[in-house]
Amino acid sequence: MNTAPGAPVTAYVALGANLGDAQAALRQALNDLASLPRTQVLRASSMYRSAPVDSSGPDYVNAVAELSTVLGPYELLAGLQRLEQAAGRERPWHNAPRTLDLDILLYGELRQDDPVLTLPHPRMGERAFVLLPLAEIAPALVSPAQLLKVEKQVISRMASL
Ligand code: PH2
Ligand code: MG
Ligand code: MG
Repeated sequence: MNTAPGAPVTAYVALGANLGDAQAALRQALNDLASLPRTQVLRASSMYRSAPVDSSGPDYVNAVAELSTVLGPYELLAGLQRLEQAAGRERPWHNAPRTLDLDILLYGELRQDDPVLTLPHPRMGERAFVLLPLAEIAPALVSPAQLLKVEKQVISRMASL
């Protein structure tokens, strides 16, 4: 990436929850994101409700936040994982219902694929619960063709985050 070390990067984080008070968890998470070191929340989408995709349990509440951060991608990931832990996240099986999920969708222009962190998020283009909130706050990042691909997925806008 052609950014100077220490320069702020714009990153997009997907928020999701389907256990407990999911709306409260997302609102708490948005506050907590703003408290990450050297990080600002620039925008937050509305919250959206959808049925679990390849997962189970109650409907999910999802949203996307735009951050400006000087944390590196792995530092940001570690910060998100700490917030998931603080929200009581358990991982009994793959894609289990969860109190809070925070995924990095995009980290500037960075493209990478390693066992710890793949960017852009490998499944973001298949999921209306990611693309709709992302398009709300960053329309230039989501093409009409991408939206067309997920148009059959049932999702409803709930409230502002
Ligand atoms: N997250 C998953 C798997 N399935 N389905 C919905 N509706 N929302 C999610 O956030 C979600 C999911 C894995 O992270
Ligand atoms: Mg996820
Ligand atoms: Mg995750």
